[in-house]
Amino acid sequence: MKTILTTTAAVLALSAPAWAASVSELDGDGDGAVTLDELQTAYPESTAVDFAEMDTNADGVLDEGELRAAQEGGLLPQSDS
Ligand SMILES: [Ca+2]
Ligand SMILES: [Ca+2]
Repeated sequence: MKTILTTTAAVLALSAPAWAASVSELDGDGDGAVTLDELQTAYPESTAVDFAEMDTNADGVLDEGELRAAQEGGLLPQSDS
């Protein structure tokens, strides 16, 4: 039982790392989505080309899943703050 709980905790930690950027963290105007401007506020080095690559469904904004995928794919620098 103890082993199972430990494994579950490890999996949860891996799926939600503390450094992960989230929509709530980057969403300056609170509309629930992250625009290029909002992304660049947190990551000034990100370009429109980077943004387009991250915006996999091409709706012009980043959602939680797209942010996660961008970080896992190395498109978004991992926050160190
Ligand atoms: Ca927003
Ligand atoms: Ca999108």
